[in-house]
Amino acid sequence: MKVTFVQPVYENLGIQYLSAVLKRSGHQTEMVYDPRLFNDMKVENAFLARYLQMDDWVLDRIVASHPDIVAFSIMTDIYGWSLRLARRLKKRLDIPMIWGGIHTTSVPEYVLANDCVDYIVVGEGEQAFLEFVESYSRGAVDCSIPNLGYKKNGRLIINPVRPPLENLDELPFPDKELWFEATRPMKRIRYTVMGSRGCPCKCTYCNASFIKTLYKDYPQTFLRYRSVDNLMSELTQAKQRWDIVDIFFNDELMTARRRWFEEFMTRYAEEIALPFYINVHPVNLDDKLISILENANCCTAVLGLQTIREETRKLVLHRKYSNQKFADIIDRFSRSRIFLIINIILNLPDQSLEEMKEIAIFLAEHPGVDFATPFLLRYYPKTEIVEIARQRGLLIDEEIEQLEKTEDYNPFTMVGKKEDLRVLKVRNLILLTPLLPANWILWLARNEHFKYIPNIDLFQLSCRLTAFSRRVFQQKIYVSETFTIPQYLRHILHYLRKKFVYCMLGRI
Ligand code: B12
Ligand code: SF4
Repeated sequence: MKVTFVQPVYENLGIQYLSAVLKRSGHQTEMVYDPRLFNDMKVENAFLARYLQMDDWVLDRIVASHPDIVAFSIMTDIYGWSLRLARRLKKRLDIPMIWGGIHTTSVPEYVLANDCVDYIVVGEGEQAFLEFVESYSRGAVDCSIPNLGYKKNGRLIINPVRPPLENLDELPFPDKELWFEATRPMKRIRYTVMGSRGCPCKCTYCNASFIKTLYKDYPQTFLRYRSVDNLMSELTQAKQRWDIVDIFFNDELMTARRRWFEEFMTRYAEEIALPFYINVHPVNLDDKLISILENANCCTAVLGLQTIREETRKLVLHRKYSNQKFADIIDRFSRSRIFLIINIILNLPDQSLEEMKEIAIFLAEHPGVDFATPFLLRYYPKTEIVEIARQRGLLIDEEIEQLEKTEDYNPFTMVGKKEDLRVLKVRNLILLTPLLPANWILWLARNEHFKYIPNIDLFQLSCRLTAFSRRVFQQKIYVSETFTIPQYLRHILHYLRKKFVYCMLGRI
């Protein structure tokens, strides 16, 4: 069987695992990639994005890949994009379309209800998808497959989920070719990898809390780690095969199992030692752990502060850590050469502008923070924070239903409440904290002068300037998200050329 995956913009490890599992059983796979020029969360311009969109090219490429099955992997942000393509594709190809991923898992009924969606897989997909493809290749889909959703006589049927895969070592290594092929023009190889699945925490804004309810019958198997040997062998093979610039550990919380992590870091430092990026968590971040990270060549660590009032953090986010704890961690990082990024969420339920300003003040007073990333809260379907907002009268049932159903996610979340420009200005103030002297930030925040900051998105500018200044003046290395400016330009030019050739000559 030939399966074609469709993916915009970002690397998708889920697809890479599904592809590897299928290939191991003798099937063929391909990934059709849409760069979504000027609508890729790096450079946003509505006019250029509309003018340069590549839907027709993507559809022609899917058709030309001669698939037996087309597979979509959906995060909430790309639901609308996926539907737009799938609806047109359904008119051209009479083959099964199957959907999976976190959005499908969160609101399976709404996703399956679409005419262009024939089947869905809820939760972890490797086994279910393989069984689906194998049964289809034998002539008819076996509708009893656990995790599978399908339609029968106009009814939607969603089978119960199986337990999450207990031994992650049973999985093949993810099929990286798919992604490196799509991003070859950038000439930059970042190797994204996960050593674990699951998270012991239950932050209300994160889907991890919902996934735990999905797997509530199997709590003991939810947080799983690969063996150190298995993870090392993937990294060793990858290092031999590709010219890797850096490693991106994308685990929700890789440090959670401390002994495992220390053993892994020791071997990593000896055998791999490439610069890496990792998510860390206040729960177990102490001096020793930061030294271990530093010795292993960690360049960038990301820590979620989210907000500054301990009560909001505890009651709204279920993150019960004191500001003193964060201050100590930041102080320790400031004495390392690791570039520390702090994640912030603005527009939390009942969060006042005053509280947002206090975040900027805290960051100014703790110069160990190299960069702060202020997100504006997005209510992702089925996350606990939606219920908190409902209880506080901030969302009504109709709005919750709409955010679960909507194909256009932006109005609720992307730029927060559009009318409140002050929030966007505080966001810019936070973005400026690593660049301006602390007393300027304090002056801007305390005297309301931040309202004079222009209302343009300073994210990319501030991020790049900070990375540059920390590198030059403090020898810190920011393992940049995915690209440098020349790499990004090469990427854009490559796809612009494809678009041009397609429009002029009809060649894909
Ligand atoms: C790695 C990661 C990223 C990476 C890669 C994203 C990607 N597309 O894979 C990067 C850094 C790019 C990223 C970016 C973002 N992310 Co992110 N990310 C994650 C993280 C930590 C792990 C995802 C992962 O690789 N999991 C491991 C793989 C193996 O699991 P999986 O992807 O779920 O796939 C399995 C199943 O879902 C299923 N499956 C998946 N697809 C399909 C398709 C078919 C056909 C089938 C049958 C099965 C199937 O089978 C797979 C194998 O078991 C998750 C948290 C989490 N635990 O999922 C958040 C998460 C997915 N991210 C999230 C968010 C919000 C974002 C951002 C919007 C953040 C931001 N503001 O920038 C961006 C937007 C990205 C975009 N628009 O595509 C949210 C999504 C919420 C939602 N409802 O959509 C999550 C759930 C975290 C959270 N806050 O709750 N992210
Ligand atoms: S620690 Fe991170 S992955 Fe875990 S629940 Fe909280 S936000 Fe989600």
